[in-house]
Amino acid sequence: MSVITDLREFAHEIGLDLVGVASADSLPDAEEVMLKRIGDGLFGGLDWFTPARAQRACNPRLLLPSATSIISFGVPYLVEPPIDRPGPGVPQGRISRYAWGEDYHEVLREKIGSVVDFLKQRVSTDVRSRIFVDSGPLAERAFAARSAIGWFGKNTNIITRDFGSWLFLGEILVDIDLECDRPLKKTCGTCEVCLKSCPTGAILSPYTVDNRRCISYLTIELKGPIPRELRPLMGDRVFGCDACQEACPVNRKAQVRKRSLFGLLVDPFPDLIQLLMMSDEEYRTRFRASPVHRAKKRGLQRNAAVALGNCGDPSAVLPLVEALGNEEELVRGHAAWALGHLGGNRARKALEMHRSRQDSPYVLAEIEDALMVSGL
Ligand code: B12
Ligand code: SF4
Ligand code: SF4
Repeated sequence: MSVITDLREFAHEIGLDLVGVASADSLPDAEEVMLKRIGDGLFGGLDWFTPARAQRACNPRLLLPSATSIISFGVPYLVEPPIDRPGPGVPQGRISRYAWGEDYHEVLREKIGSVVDFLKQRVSTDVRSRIFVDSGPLAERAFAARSAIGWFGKNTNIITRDFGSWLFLGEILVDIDLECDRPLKKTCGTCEVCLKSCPTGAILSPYTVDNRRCISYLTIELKGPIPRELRPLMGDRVFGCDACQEACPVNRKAQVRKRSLFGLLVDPFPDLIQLLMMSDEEYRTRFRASPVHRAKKRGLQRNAAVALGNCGDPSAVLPLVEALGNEEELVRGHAAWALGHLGGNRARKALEMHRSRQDSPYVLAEIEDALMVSGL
């Protein structure tokens, strides 16, 4: 049997469902698109997304000079929620599906590492290789499309026939010649559902996402204050966003598994008040091993404050008042916004009291805006 047939079999055995192979030649079209997006400011906030990164992303031989092939992997993560979304009572947030389990960076890197070991045994110990799982510069989606893992959706996610777009990508760059798969011919056709379903209008046109408006960026990557005009549009999302994937008709037919490779570590619909009030220790215990830790404790509490502001539930007022005394000004500022958004006498009194005590210009501006905008 050929190397790649054996490799596919081995990959399937260890849970790497989709395997595709492409040449490691450069992708000049993708590089052009990336450079244009950077120039247009659509990667605003991601300072590491530089023209030099775009060049490396699309020219694999800048990452491994001897590379001839790329082996791409697609690993589904769609599982049923473990519990029904609770009804009215406690204000609940929502964590994006990709973050329900163990940190995929680690799980996939280890699995893909065993594929490299397999290749070395099967071909030669001299095989040179490099593994990528999200954190490296490689243009993972563009190479996944070239290696027939799936096709580009207009929301920019890679879609597959069996698992929709609910999958992670990972790759190995290698210096062995492997038989390449042919890119799929599938497209979105005339569908544009995801463009209309994006809560913040971040999908500016087919295949173009404005990072600065994407809730995934706002809740995970952005370390400072969330632009005020976008906060009401975030709803109950406290980590990531699935709206453009949930709306996609292809995803309705995606296989839903009982378990994924990543298990289930976090409550997909966390109690927002608990999130806002959690201690360092609680944060570590709950999120240490999950992708959620990327937001950091103060980022998650900032997001919880915004979601509480959006929940319309008066039970949120008291904990938000308490959060006006949080040690992090980021959390205090967003709690002020949330109180302004919820309104009411108690919120006004607390905001006025904290205005006179506040020594952070940022928090003061948030309090003044909250008092003014809400007419409190
Ligand atoms: C930066 C980044 C983000 C940023 C910016 C997103 C973006 N649009 O680029 C933010 C933080 C917003 C983000 C969000 C998410 N991300 Co992200 N992200 C990345 C990262 C690190 C780089 C992406 C990149 O290079 N973007 C550059 C832009 C220019 O690429 P692009 O948007 O894909 O653009 C291509 C298309 O537009 C295409 N194109 C342009 N015109 C046309 C025309 C036609 C006809 C066609 C067919 C194609 C086409 O060409 C462009 C260049 O290839 C990758 C990991 C990696 N190293 O690749 C993960 C990655 C893309 N993210 C991933 C995930 C899971 C997500 C989220 C779903 C997480 C969530 N639930 O919150 C969201 C999805 C948001 C969305 N709609 O894109 C997965 C995607 C898996 C998949 N099925 O596609 C990746 C691959 C990580 C991984 N290893 O699994 N992400
Ligand atoms: S992830 Fe959410 S905010 Fe980002 S493009 Fe999709 S729907 Fe819009
Ligand atoms: S919603 Fe429609 S346009 Fe958007 S990715 Fe899915 S099929 Fe493509």
